[in-house]
Amino acid sequence: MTTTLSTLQEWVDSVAQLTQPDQIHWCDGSQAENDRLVSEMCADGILSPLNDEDFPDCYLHLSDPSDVARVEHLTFVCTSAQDDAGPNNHWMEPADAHEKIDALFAGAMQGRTMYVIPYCMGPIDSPYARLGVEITDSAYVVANMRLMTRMGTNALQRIETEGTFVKGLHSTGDLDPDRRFIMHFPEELAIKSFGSGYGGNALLGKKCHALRIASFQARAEGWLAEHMLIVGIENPAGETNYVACAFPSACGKTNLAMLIPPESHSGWKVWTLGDDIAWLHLDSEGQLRAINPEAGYFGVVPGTNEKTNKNAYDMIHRDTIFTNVATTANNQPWWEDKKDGEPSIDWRGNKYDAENGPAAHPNSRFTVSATNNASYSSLAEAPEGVPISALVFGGRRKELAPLVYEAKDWKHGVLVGAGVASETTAANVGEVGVVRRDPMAMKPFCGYNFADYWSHWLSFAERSDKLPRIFHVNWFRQDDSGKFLWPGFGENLRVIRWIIDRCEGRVDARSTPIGYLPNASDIDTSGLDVSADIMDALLSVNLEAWRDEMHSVGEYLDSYGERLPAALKKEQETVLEDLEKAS
Ligand code: GTP
Ligand code: SPV
Ligand code: MN
Repeated sequence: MTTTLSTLQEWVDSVAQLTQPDQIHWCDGSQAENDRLVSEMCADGILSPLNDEDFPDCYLHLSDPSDVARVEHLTFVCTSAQDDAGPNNHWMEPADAHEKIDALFAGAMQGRTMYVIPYCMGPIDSPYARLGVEITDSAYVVANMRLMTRMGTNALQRIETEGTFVKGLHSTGDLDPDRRFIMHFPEELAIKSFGSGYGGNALLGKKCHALRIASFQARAEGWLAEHMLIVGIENPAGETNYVACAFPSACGKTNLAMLIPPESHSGWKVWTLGDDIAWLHLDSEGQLRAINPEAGYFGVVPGTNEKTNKNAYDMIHRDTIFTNVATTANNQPWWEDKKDGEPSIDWRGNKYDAENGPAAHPNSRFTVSATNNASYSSLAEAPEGVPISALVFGGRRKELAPLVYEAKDWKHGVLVGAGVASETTAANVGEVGVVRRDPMAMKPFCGYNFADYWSHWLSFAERSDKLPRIFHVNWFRQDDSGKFLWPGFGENLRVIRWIIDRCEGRVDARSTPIGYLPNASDIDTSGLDVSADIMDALLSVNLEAWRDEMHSVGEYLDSYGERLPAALKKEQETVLEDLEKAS
């Protein structure tokens, strides 16, 4: 296979010239192609089959122990002007960046196969979908991209018709962390990633294209590319509301996207549209609509069990690639909190020993097609996407942030999003559990200056009077002994119900300086073992602590200097004044 599109053919030729592969393979996305790659990877020890009786067509991949998460410190946004990338990104001058990384790519594919992966982000017939081609020397990347995107012949056809696509070049190199870079050239619609085979570093359709490059394009074109799940909530009367939620990495998107209603909620149904990324467009009526650019899930494995996330637990029992989990003596995958079986071999491939830390890596992942999910919504394939009733921000905060509150209006909601803070997780290399600002859960993923991003968000208020309401949630409040105050998981539906009731004008709320909070009686706690005192704690606003928080948000915003939109600073000042008045 080759292509009729000369720009694509010339790019592939020039990459082959630089990287010197033994052979070039154009991926068609077929089952036969996948079968062949999987059997080659099994022969090479890149994949190993798992227990075929309990986990049919499931495989284990153990990555290099130094290559188990995203690497934000090695991730660059290379715009011509440094200020366009902003203080939120590492920056390199584009020509310098190309020179530096091309030196690593030179000859890097000698002795290897170069795979050309045409892919489509979004339903193949959607006007909102975007195209890309990833060139990689990793068969593991090909197999993952096949699950995560619409990949192969159909995508190539659309690329040839449209002529525009994002160019992604990837090589695992020698996995030396000192020779590892993830570089983005948004002005050229290009990505170059070297030295990592892991998830967000290597599956270039995901964070690199669908968030960093897409957010840059979205600003120019008037839409939003966000780190959000998309979920449909159907009530017993059969009415469905769609909600999109931005939580930082490993903070509960996959879980909420495929939530199973608690027993007390018979008649409720939850439909998954997406678990990680949403592309949001205003339609001709001013309604915000969302598509999920992805076609599969690259989800956190630890913590997944029949109680926390039964949909995920069931769907990863077939056709799944597991990365960096442990295995049991009878070759089943195993992870912390699986609640079934015992680990025998850990994620490094060594005999399990509790002294050496967790058996599965805390950022171990499953890759699986969305069609495996019992709660997969048929509207996930709708070219026009789904109408969004509410946007929800959230983070992991032991203290301070209440279970839920609603922003006063869109502009205040932008402040709520800009002020998101969360404890860091194993999704990125580095310290875990440190609270940091993660605006809109996009700190690692916004392909341009956050100050401009907030201006872009604010501009939506001028473009539509039908915008969704904006909320903030926190499932992660703890007591003094470190126990979670809120049971979370399926019970989160109780909070989502309040959010939808607010959107539908069915329920009143308490006005506070930080926004609207529920009256305790408006969160349905029937059948739930949470005391009234705990509900009070979860739904209270500590004015003094919030004053400190708002000062800190103000300082953070100020660090963006002159490009910071004045309207956003004004929102922060208003909240601060209201807090002063109230205390
Ligand atoms: P990325 O794929 O990294 O973007 O993460 P995500 O936001 O999809 O996170 P995910 O749903 O995979 O959850 C990450 C971890 O948080 C898992 O270990 C979950 O078990 C845990 N978690 C999810 N929801 C809840 C909740 O409501 N309460 C508590 N306590 N933990 C939760
Ligand atoms: C995240 O870290 O937010 C993920 C996993 O969803 S990765 O694909 O590695 O970015
Ligand atoms: Mn994510």
